[in-house]
Amino acid sequence: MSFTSMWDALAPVGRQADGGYGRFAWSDADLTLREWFAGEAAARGLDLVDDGNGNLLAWRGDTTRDDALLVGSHLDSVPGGGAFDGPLGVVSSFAAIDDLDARGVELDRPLVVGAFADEEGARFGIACAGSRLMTGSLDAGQALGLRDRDGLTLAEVLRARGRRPEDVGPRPDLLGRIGTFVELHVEQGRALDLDDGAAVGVGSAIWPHGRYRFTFTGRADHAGTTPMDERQDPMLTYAMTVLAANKQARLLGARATFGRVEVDPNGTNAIPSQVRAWMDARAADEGVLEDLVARVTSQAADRAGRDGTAVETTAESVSAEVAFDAALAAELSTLLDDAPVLPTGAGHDAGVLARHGVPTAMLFVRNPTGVSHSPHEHADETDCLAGVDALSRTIEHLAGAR
Ligand code: HGY
Ligand code: MN
Ligand code: MN
Repeated sequence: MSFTSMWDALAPVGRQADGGYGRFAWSDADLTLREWFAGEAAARGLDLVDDGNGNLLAWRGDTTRDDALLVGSHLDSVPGGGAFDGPLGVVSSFAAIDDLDARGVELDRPLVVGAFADEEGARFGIACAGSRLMTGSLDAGQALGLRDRDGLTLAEVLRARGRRPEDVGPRPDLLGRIGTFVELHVEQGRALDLDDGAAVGVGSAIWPHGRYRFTFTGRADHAGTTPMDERQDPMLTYAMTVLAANKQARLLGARATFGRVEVDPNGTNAIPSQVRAWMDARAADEGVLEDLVARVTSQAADRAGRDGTAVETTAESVSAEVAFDAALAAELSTLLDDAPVLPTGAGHDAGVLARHGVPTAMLFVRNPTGVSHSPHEHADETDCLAGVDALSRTIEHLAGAR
């Protein structure tokens, strides 16, 4: 199967009417993607391992060695996400194997294609849940108790899919066999497009970022009979908090987004009793991120005091700053014709493995609009094929027989 035929086979899976994707962990679409992955692995004679957390590892070579080269990414999406975020890295990995085989390249290290589970955390709220469970940086008990928007726990969802929650947890035995991880991913920004001519870039770092749940509690009342100065309206406190987050992020050169909100009772003619909202906050360094979150949290509390409401803030998912292996990044930049080396504000499984001590690199494929987490996310086919070529050359460089 060529890159294009694999890409076309995946395109309809989990696609919604607006062209965006709803490929959430353990959904029907996710199961179809897993079957697709297993088929592509089998077609290349790769030994498929499911690590119990849902991470899929397709192995070529001696599975007992400790220096395997892992490539791949994730297959799940955010709500209404694009086609490329995640799947581009997985499809490109299989296509790179085809390219190596076509060129008759022999490898002297095991090669593994990985698809990490639930990278977006769209259903249960924690980013990179699969890779964090595998490395032990997410506690299995905590994860199994997480609830989706229907109130189902991860444990219940796994059982319903015929899986064993008791299999969820760290897998040092598998991680100990990985010597290097290279994740290819569509760029989620425009640096390459502005770099006139670079179809592929190399990752240097991932910004620290986090997801913070704000719970605003007020007093439900009638929209028509309650005077404005007698209200305890959590929607007002929420709205002022969104404005504060936007202002503080701009002042700090950071990023803050409220993209998800739930309102009880969510009635047109009722002052809400409670509003729950999630802030995604990111910054170039930890200190600025902490300052941003502290400022927004404090201003939300001040506003609540004035509105007669209450606010509670909970950090749901925090990802520390990641600096990729600088020597590896420089080596790959040189190998790939002096490819630009650039940071990203997006989180990745590569960040989780890097923090776990696995020498890790990222390859970014040009995204001409920079748009991501949107149906309009796009990368030109020529750039996608350039990414496959870059990954194939990277694998040959790192694992090719001497
Ligand atoms: O949210 C992120 O940065 C990534 O897409 N999971
Ligand atoms: Mn994403
Ligand atoms: Mn991604």
